Amino acid sequence: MSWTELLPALRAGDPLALSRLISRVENQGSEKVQIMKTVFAWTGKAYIVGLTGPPGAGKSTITNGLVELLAEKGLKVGVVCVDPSSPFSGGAFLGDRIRMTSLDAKPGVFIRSLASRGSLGGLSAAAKDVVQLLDAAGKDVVLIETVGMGQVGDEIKKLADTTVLVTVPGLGDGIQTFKAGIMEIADIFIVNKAEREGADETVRDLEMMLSEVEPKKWRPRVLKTCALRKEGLEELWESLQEHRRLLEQSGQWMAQRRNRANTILLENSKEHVLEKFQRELEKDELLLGMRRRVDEGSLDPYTAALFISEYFLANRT
Ligand SMILES: Nc1nc2c(ncn2[C@@H]2O[C@H](COP(=O)(O)OP(=O)(O)O)[C@@H](O)[C@H]2O)c(=O)[nH]1
Ligand SMILES: [Mg+2]
Repeated sequence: MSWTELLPALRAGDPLALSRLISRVENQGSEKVQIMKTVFAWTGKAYIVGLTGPPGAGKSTITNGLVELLAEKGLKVGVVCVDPSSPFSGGAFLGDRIRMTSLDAKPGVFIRSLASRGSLGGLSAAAKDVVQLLDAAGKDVVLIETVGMGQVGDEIKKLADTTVLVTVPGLGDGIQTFKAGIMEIADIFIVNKAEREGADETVRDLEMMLSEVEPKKWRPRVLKTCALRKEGLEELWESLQEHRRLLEQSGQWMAQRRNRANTILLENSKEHVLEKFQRELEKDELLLGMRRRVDEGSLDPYTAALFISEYFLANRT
């Protein structure tokens, strides 16, 4: 079936059409731009929530519970699970799959696992496209589960309306290193596995750190959950909604959507230029000549690279 035929079905929320379009977009073929540019007009309505944190903290369990809760409330939910560690620790990935497939059966729920390809630890371009497709398919809420902080953390912040950091008792120490920037890490902090010893201390530590920084419009919430027993999830949803209301009232909701469009513009421009460059480079006599000279040792690779890129830019048509 052609992608043009799949679009109306996607618009109607048909999971099969969604699944097929995601696969086509993931394949990065020429159809990708055609599909994405058409669905763009339908995006911007979904509430995008990023869940991040170290492996094993309970992100998938929380996501599971939250999806169940939201589905019961009649909301349409999409989940994107990006776990770069999964190809190496196959078990966890499989675990996620098995746990999450039972949810797929719920009406309105759609779950996609992606092993992040591309940049190591980065949120793959495909993940961002999948989020757009879920949004276009009419999901009310899109949850993105990713591992880790650092670079991924920054990327998830750019993509999500609300960022949630999941940690466990005792791990608060690791967060100490982010002390100065703690406000920037997440909008909501979760101390999961709260039935364990030390949960209250970790909550106190986090709240203390947060109280030491200059107050902003939103003081990040610190919540306790026991995802295994589905405890604290209703409170999590309340905090998420509270944050969403603030985003809408303050104009950040719209600003976030404009920023996202700008990110797409920039990233896709780079991608197109790079593709064109690579295609031309492969058949370029100049590159071959430069390679030979680098091989011979008569030219250093830095000078050669500069020369080639200057040449490409000067001769672009
Ligand atoms: N004791 C306890 N274990 C939990 C809780 N939430 C999740 N787990 C367990 O922690 C492990 C890792 O959970 P998972 O959701 O896969 O973590 P992720 O790597 O962050 O996605 C699993 O064995 C879960 O069953 C909790 O609240 N208490
Ligand atoms: Mg997980």
